[in-house]
Amino acid sequence: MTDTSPSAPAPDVDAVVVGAGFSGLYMVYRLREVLGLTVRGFEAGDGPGGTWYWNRYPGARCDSESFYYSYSFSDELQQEWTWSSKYPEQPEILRYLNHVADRFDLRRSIAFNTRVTAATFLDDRDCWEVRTDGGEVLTCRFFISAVGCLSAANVPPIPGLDRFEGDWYHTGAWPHEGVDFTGKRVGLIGTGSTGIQATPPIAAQADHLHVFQRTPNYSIPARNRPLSGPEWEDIKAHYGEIRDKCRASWGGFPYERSEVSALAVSPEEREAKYQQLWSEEGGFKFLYGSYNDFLTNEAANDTVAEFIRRKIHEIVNDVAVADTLSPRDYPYGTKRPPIDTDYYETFNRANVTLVDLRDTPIVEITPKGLRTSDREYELDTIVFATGFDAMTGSLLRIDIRGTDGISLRDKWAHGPLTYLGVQIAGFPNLFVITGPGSPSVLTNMPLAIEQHVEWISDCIDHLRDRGLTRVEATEDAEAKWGEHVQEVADATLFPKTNSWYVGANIPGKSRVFMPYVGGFAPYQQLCDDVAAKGYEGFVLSGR
Ligand code: NA7
Repeated sequence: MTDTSPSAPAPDVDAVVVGAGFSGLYMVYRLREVLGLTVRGFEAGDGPGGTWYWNRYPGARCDSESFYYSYSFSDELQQEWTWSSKYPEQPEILRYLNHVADRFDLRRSIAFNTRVTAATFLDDRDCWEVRTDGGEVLTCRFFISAVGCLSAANVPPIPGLDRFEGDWYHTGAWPHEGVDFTGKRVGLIGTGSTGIQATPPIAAQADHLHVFQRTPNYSIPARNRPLSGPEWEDIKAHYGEIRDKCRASWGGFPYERSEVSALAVSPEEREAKYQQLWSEEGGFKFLYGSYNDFLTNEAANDTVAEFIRRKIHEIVNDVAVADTLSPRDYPYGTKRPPIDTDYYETFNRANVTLVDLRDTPIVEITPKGLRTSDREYELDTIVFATGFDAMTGSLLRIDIRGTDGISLRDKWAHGPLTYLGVQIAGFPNLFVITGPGSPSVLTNMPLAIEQHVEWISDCIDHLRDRGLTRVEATEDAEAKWGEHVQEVADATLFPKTNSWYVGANIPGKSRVFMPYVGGFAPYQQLCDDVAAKGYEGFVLSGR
């Protein structure tokens, strides 16, 4: 891009992109190959993949179906890649992202093994000065966060961890060489999507597995299976329609969304529907493909929650264990809904014990294991499946300073504020891909990522066409968007539940419902309208 100012030196590059997962790779591609800009990417890992680079724990796999949990921006790419199954495992998704990096020659624009530590906006130059842990300092016109929503691992501050004589791991920072649990006494803390995926394979290998559960979850069977040649031919022939369906939907999934309330049908009809979805379909279709009011009407939600509790009791032999595994104090779907392969069945194994932390909370980690309020459990290995400082943690690890030196950590001390989830007032030329205040984690992520990447690159192109050097959300637009995000969330059952959507999993984090629950399709329309009105709510300028 040309710098129109006679005095200000041009920045070193047009854009810096932080992170090389789904979002960073596409952002680099888009800016470099479509807009022809100079781009530097930085990635802490030694290769691309983001989430799929770090989360290598046993059982890690995608919860969205492979044929739509993938990029749509290149028809050649989607025609040449064939996934093995409905829900591919982490190594296959990592192979895909490496393939994308190679196919589009993206590695040469990305510095791996490099963490961005700080970024400061230079007000008099309309650019960012970016620092890395390797000591590099460079300037860029646009600073783009592709750090992901679930990247800052949360190891809870349980006293005594430093004295533990065994091995411990967080699932989101898993050793590349893998972990052999053979003959080990393993303690797994956490029963979110990750703990639920990891429990069956760890139990199959370990001498004994203790699952430490604070909050039970409603898990739906994945019904994973290989996808056949003819199925793939059909998918590839209809990719256009599939992607269109995703874009026109609430959650970014190509499922027909029911317009019927769970309370508008007879109990027999409802039961038959749940049973069919449970035993034949599985996965997110259970939530998105049945009735339209699980997330807004408690009585409707009760019908499905009760069905799942019944299923847990049908699967788990020990009634007391089944009771402990059955959630009763929050509605189904208001925590991120997990899907599983043989999760509940695993509690029928003789080498698996469920520990209810609500009855007997963790007190400390000891040199030999873990102590709850009633006893000590001797363990060789502790697995923390304790989640992430979601949606804000990975961005706030970077010391980001906007106009007048304002720090993003200070600005977000009481919860994140954004305009459209993509920009922050006081932080010009900073874009956040799938930031808080956008549909992000409530949707099929690659779709949400593509929409943001394309919107951001269109915005940058718009500035370039007009010789402008600065775009900044107004405080007014940001405040109104924040109110809207809260208003739509308050019309649902989401905000009352303790979940990472509201930051409840991180001690001391402000409780704010972070994702935008208004739906992907309406959100996309809103973003397009903002752009069509000359980026309404933003100030565009040049120097
Ligand atoms: P989640 O969904 O945040 O789950 C973390 C689990 O760890 C959850 O069961 C927590 O219980 C539990 N946890 C967290 N801190 C503690 C402490 N201090 N003691 C005991 N138990 C604790 O993370 P996941 O990695 O499973 O999933 C993250 C996302 O990745 C997932 O939603 C998908 O989008 C992919 P809690 O429920 O807070 O009581």
